[in-house]
Amino acid sequence: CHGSAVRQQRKFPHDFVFGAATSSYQIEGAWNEDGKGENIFDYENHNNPTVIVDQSNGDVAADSYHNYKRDVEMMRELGLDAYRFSISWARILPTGFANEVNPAGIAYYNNLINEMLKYNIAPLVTIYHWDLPKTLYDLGGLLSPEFSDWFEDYARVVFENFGDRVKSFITFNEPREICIVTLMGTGSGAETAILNTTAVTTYTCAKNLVLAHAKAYKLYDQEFREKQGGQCGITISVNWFEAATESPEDKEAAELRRQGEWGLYAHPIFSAEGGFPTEITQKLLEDNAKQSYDRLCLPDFTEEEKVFVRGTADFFGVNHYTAYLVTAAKRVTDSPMPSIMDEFDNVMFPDDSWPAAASPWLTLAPNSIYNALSYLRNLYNDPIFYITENGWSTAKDRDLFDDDRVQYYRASMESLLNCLDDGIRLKGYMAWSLMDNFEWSAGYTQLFGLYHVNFSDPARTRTPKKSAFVYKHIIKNRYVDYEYEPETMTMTID
Ligand code: PNW
Repeated sequence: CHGSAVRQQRKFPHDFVFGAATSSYQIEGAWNEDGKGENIFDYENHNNPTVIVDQSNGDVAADSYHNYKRDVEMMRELGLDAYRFSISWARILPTGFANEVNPAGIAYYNNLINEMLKYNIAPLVTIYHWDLPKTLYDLGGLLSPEFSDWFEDYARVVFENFGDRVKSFITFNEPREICIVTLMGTGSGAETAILNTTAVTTYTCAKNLVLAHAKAYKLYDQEFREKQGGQCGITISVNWFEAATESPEDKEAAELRRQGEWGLYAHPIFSAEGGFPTEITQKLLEDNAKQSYDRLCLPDFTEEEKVFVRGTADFFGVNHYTAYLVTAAKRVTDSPMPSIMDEFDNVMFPDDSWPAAASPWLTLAPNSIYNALSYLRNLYNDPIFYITENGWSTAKDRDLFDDDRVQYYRASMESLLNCLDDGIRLKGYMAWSLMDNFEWSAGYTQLFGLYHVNFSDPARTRTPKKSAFVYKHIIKNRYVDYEYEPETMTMTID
């Protein structure tokens, strides 16, 4: 009792932004309606459905294209200050290029934004959340040297059409996942196994992505900021990687892991010196030499490019889910090809005591938001942060009483408060996700929603889970009440 009384005194400031997040392919559906073009997931999930565990796809998903008013109603029920959603590139530019703007696509996002603004819910727009137009993929996607120009053109259409009302833009969601985990814009990997040239694509993609981000940022800065008055940043997935022991080998392994996981994208933008992290380029040089490449197998940034990219973010968006312990171990490979994996001479694993979610990669690691942000803050000179995603998955047939998700969100809140107590410039937090949705290769088997979505009901009825009531209570009262239990499971708008 005393413990909770003490905790209750720690309050979130009134201007702290509480929200929830989604992404276009995962919720919208209407994959071929009203002039939308095909994207890489439409293509891949139709032509190669076995990649998805339940062989599902996002053709209908939560059908937010037709249910956006209900979505905004849910935001009002929760009392959200903000909602983060993404724009489907092919919905507004069916050819991928800015030569043809689809008015129905623009209208959809206008309707959504206007509906939110009626109720004072601030839109946070992700410009690119993985759903690359298929046309651009066929031209090389993120590996094309033209990619940054295509992206800049697309970003201009977004700023021009929505920037009068949208004051926060995020260029990319999770460069690492785009370039390495799924290689969605580039070729190999589970989702789009067309090319497999991991070694070279990793760094080419990273560089092209960061250049595209910088071009869009500068466009906003030079042509839109003055009249629109908003902010533009990028979201990087930053999990926490802790050395498993105090040994110098484990510490070095953990640092390499951090730099390889997120430093590759954060360093060019947020560090004072710019370019790829030296830990990575050094290690690569050594590895490349062993692999009988006598030069750096990496498209490094020129001095000019370093200057161009450095400082191109008004905030650092962090998607944070979990943590791992890292221990040094030689990676066994007989591949003569250099690869990003060469940098990860380590093994990572969660601590046994951390509760596990339905997603195999996700555990509840204590205070990991604080651990990640305090590290980033010191490394990158105290940037402004938003947590742009954080959440917990449960398995598909689970009931509405998601106490494990409640436990996760409460733990996250404590970690956020630790950040604020420490003076970290953290301005907001977006829960992933507002509603159950298409979880990429896990299909509809691992669900992250505060609201349950009935995917067998044509109306895609949404029902609040217990966690929705708990999150609502936190937002309203600005502290975590561990005693709080919803009296009924009936939601109202306050
Ligand atoms: C995010 N990790 O991906 C994505 O932005 C969402 O689209 C996705 O649905 C959500 O998280 C849940 O998976 C992640 O390495 C990528 O821990 C990587 C990690 C976590 C989430």
